[in-house]
Parts: sequence; C-alpha cells; structure tokens
Amino acid sequence: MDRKEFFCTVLCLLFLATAVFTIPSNAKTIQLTYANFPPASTFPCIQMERWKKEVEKRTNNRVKVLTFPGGTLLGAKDMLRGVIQGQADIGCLCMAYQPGVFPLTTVIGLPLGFKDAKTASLVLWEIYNKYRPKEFSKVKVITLFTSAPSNIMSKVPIRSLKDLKGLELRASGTASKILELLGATPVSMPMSETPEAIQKGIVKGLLSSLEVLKDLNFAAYCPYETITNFQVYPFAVVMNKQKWNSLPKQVKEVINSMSKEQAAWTGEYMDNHVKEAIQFARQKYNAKLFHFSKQDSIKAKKLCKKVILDWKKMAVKSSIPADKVLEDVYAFKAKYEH
Ligand code: DTR
Repeated sequence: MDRKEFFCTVLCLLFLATAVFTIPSNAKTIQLTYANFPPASTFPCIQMERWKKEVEKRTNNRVKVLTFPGGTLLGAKDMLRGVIQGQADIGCLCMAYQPGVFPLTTVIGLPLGFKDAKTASLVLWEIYNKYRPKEFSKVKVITLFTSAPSNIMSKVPIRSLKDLKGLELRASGTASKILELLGATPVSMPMSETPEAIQKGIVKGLLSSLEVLKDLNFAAYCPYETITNFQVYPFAVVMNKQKWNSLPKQVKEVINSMSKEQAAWTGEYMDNHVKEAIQFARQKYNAKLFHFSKQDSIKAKKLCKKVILDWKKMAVKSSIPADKVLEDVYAFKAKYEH
C-alpha cells in the first residue's frame, strides 16, 4: 500500500469511527411532559419554568421538559389521576382541590400561623420527607410548596367579622371551611375557574394569597384587601412512577437534588411576589388594605380552631399519628421561621 492509499484508508476508518461512536443527540434526549392547571402568569407555572430550565441545564440538555400551563394537558382536579395514568409525565396539583385525598399533607393547610410561603414550603417538604405518606404512593414526588398565607380580596370593604356575614367568597379546601366558620358563604372552586366567577359577579371576592391581585389582575375587580393571614394552600409536583423508574441514574440524582431547593425557591419567589402584587394593586387600582380589630382577630382564631380539631379526628381515622405530625409541623416551623 503506497502513502496515498494508506492516508485514504486512515481517513475512511476515522470517518467510520466518528459515525459509529457519535450518538445522535436525539437518541439520548429524554422528553418529559409537565402539566399545570393555572395560567402561565401564576406562581405554580413560574416555578415549573424554573424547574424546567434548571433540570435541562443540570442534565446538559439530556432532559427536555415540555410545559403545558393553563390546564392544556390536565385540569386542576384531574392532575393526580392523569399523572398516575401517564397522560402527563409530571403534574402540579393543589391538595385543596381533592378533599380527602391527601389526609396527611393537608396538615400544612391548617390555620397554624405560617407567616410566609418559604417557611411553610420547607415545613411541607420536611413533613413529606419524614412521613412519606401513602397518599403519594402511586407517584414520585418531585417537590412540594405552598402559597403565601391567605387574605381576603373583595369588591366591598370587609373591615370586621360582621362585614363577612353571608358574603359569597371563593375559596377551596380548608379555606372554605374557615369562611363558613366565620359566617361567610364559601363558593368552592379551583383558582383556574375563579377569574370568570369574579368577573361575572358570582362571588364578591376570594380568600387566597395576594399575588393573584397581579398575576390574575384581581386587583381590577377587588379593590379591598383584608389582611387575615389565615392558612396556606399546599401543592405537590408529582411524576408518573413508570416514567421515573425509566430514567437514567444520573437524571434521577439531578431531580432528587433539586427537590428541597425548588421548595425553598418557590416559597421565596411567592413571598417577594406578594409584596410586588400589593404595590401593583395600590398604585394601579388604589387598593385599600384593612386589618381586623384585635378583638375580631382573637375571635376568628378561636373559631378556626375547629378546623384543626376536625383534621385531627379525620387523621386518626386514617391511622395518621395526628398529634405527632402536628408536633413535628410546629418544630419544623420554629426551625425555618426567622
Ligand atoms: N390559594 C389557592 C392556591 C393558589 C394560590 N395562588 C394560586 C395561583 C394559581 C393557582 C392556585 C393558587 C387557591 O385559591 O386555589
């Protein structure tokens, strides 16, 4: 073989080796569909986009996440079932929308005096991590977080408990029970159905975290906010178990390493965004903020105690160590509160 033939042979072998050993990138890319129920502007979807960006970056784009906000893949009440059945690989759910399905983790949604979403989100994550409740046994939990404490946003000024009497206000889960105990008329529905109910006047306002004043422009319809700092709403992001089991070890490690971090990031985002939303409501719609009198606050707290007692009764019936769980919630709350 002369020099020319030798170089041709080497070049052909090099080309062949490159073709065989360079795996086309799409062969390794893992696509995950991620369903969410509220509009893209709201915090459950903002945290979803952050998780997508971080997972793609930390897996060097081996994982591609396709996000579906606004109920375009699964609706609020179908989230858990849809993920278990594989209609979406990942889903973000709010426990309040499926009463009775999450007996243990809804403890975080009781009126326990959480002052911010970051603390409540980290406590929820710790409680899930410690108890690994069977309510999530059919899925893989990716992360958990909460809304900020709930306050009243209304079309009419609510300065006292008396002003609440018979007023139709939208809520869900424990918040609906609280409104009933305080004498209002709760109208339960997921957040995704709330904008229409507010715009059509079906409800006179809502009990939720205040960031929706901006994210869903509720400030335009509810120029009065009553700072009650009632309960928070717990959320979970879950993955289809078969999909999780199919993932490579390195990808699982990335996702697991982000679980608590995502809870803290979402809580912090929420707390900062509530402040921005209040400023937005004041500047754009001249929103007015009220606080209950000390007497009304004490009375409201007393009335809400029934919600905690009812949870304990239900928890014991579900073989949950209710007192121990509550003790742990308060201990974790003290750990994370500053
Ligand atoms: N407050 C609960 C949960 C919640 C708070 N902010 C948002 C935004 C988008 C969806 C849900 C929530 C609720 O009222 O549904």
